[in-house]
Amino acid sequence: IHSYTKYNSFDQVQSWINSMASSNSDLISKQTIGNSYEGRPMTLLKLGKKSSSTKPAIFMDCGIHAREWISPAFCQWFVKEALSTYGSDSQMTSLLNEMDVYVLPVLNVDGYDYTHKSNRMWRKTRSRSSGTSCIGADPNRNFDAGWCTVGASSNPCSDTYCGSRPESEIEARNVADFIRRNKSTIKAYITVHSYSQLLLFPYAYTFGLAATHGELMKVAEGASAALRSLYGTRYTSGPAAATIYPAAGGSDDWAYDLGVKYSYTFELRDTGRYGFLLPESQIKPTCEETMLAVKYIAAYVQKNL
Ligand code: 0X9
Ligand code: ZN
Ligand code: ZN
Repeated sequence: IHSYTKYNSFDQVQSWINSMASSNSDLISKQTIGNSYEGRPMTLLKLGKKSSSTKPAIFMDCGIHAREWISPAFCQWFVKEALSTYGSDSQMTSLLNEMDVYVLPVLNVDGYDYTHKSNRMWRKTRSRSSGTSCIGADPNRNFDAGWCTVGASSNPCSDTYCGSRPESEIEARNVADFIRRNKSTIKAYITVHSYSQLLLFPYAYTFGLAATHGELMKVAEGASAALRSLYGTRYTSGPAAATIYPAAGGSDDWAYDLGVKYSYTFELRDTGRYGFLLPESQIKPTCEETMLAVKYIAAYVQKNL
């Protein structure tokens, strides 16, 4: 049974996606952006009031790392909140009237399923490659942004294995292909991870500052303040290399360099007490506070189209 305050399995998320898309057709639709290595569908939800013209959009993904269960929980929460507050919350109404929000609730579908069935701490994809018995690559080291130059491993047995080449992982390629195809409409990219309570932006592959560093920082600080206003949860904002660690091949840096000017990585609760094993009792407060930060970013993007 699907619940917003529990960690749902891949199958539960998948049937939730299907029921959401079939029962709210004026505001939501679904599309498959491809299949995973093991053949699971990667289903993307599109939120937004139907319009005759093409609308600018925000793309958000969750669950790029399999064990970060609070992340898919947040994407599900976001969809619920968007649909249930459209028409009553003025900001959500305006956002979905003027923009579309693409939500990929689980990016690393094979890995997510594996963490439920076999190994709770799995991080990577589940692809096989010749010459090794080790499985998977880190999808957040597999994008074509300074690929495998820093903070990534060329050892297939490493948890930060960058893969055999950029976009060698079909899950990364499917996301990159979708964003490339919709490059002219996608104005912001948000990717949700855990844990550490950080709001990161480019760059991770270099300590060099992004061309729009000042604006990225200003929006991150505003979003972090909005998040903190609910329960006092403290987030640190900054460029990824200096704030967490340098690492190449991330989806955030890749999207930014493609031209998506607002590119953010959330590292949700907590700061290490429970880490990836965040108790289900924290799903609701974590999602409620994160909504405020995501809505802050969305409002800024919408105001600056
Ligand atoms: O290392 C990562 O991919 C992210 N941290 S996590 O603990 N969730 O694995 C941080 C991503 C920051 N951005 C890039 N490294 N591009
Ligand atoms: Zn992660
Ligand atoms: Zn709520």
